Amino acid sequence: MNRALFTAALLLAAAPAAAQPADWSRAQQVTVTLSNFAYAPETIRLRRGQPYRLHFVNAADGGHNFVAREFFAAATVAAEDRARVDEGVIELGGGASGDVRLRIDAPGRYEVHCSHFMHTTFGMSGEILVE
Ligand SMILES: [Cu+2]
Repeated sequence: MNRALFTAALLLAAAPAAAQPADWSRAQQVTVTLSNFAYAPETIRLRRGQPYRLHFVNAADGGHNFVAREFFAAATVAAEDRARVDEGVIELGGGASGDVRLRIDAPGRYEVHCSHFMHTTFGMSGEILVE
């Protein structure tokens, strides 16, 4: 192998995972149910680097949302699903559902809450743990 090729191979090997396009066909589904006034699960556990399909279901008659600005800012959301996430917020009318495919490479704890009037006070909050 000549020196230039060898250097190129080294650079490719050292490229961070974030530079690789995600393979959404390998996305693991995680269902998140919204209700009056809770998220299930309350703690969403994700592994960094793994593609996921977050399947949101609003089981209530009224609207709820999933506010996770830091989480979505740190995640890579599939291009086709970006319109569902408005500045880190997923809004779901009563009975609505929707999918967001994403991958996150930054481990940490991210807070989630519902910003509808008084819903957080009623207990509608949770967290996402990325390990
Ligand atoms: Cu709510």
